[in-house]
Amino acid sequence: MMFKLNVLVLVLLIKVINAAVGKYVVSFENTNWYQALINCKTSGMELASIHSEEEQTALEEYLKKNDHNKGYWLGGTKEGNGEYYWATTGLKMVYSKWLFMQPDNAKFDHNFNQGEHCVAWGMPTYSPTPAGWNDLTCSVSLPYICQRIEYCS
Ligand SMILES: [Ca+2]
Repeated sequence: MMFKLNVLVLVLLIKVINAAVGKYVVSFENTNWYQALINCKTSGMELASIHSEEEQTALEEYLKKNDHNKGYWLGGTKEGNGEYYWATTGLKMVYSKWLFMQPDNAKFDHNFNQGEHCVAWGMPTYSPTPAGWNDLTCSVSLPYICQRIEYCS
């Protein structure tokens, strides 16, 4: 019950902020990748995806301007064949901005050696400099970036 109420308050906050600001909204709390996908959707937005250098730069500038300097979930995830795609659009990931040595599908004892299948902006330890992406275990709790849905006219 408490969890549901928190999600409801969060969704309401994102809706209010979405009406007042531009393309991106960064969450106030941490959650796993799946819940991040749901929370953005429930707010009438979508978990952020990046399709070009221009979008990468725009998001980087937004994060820097607003002092967001952690790791954040993006909408990218991996199919069974190891190919990355954007869960929000179903499109294969063409443009990418992986950090050095990423994606490494790292397997640790603490993730039960399951590897890393979800895409985050930066790493909590040294994001956003350098700005780039990392693959992480989807159950890791991170803040996330929702973006306004842009419809074709
Ligand atoms: Ca990684």
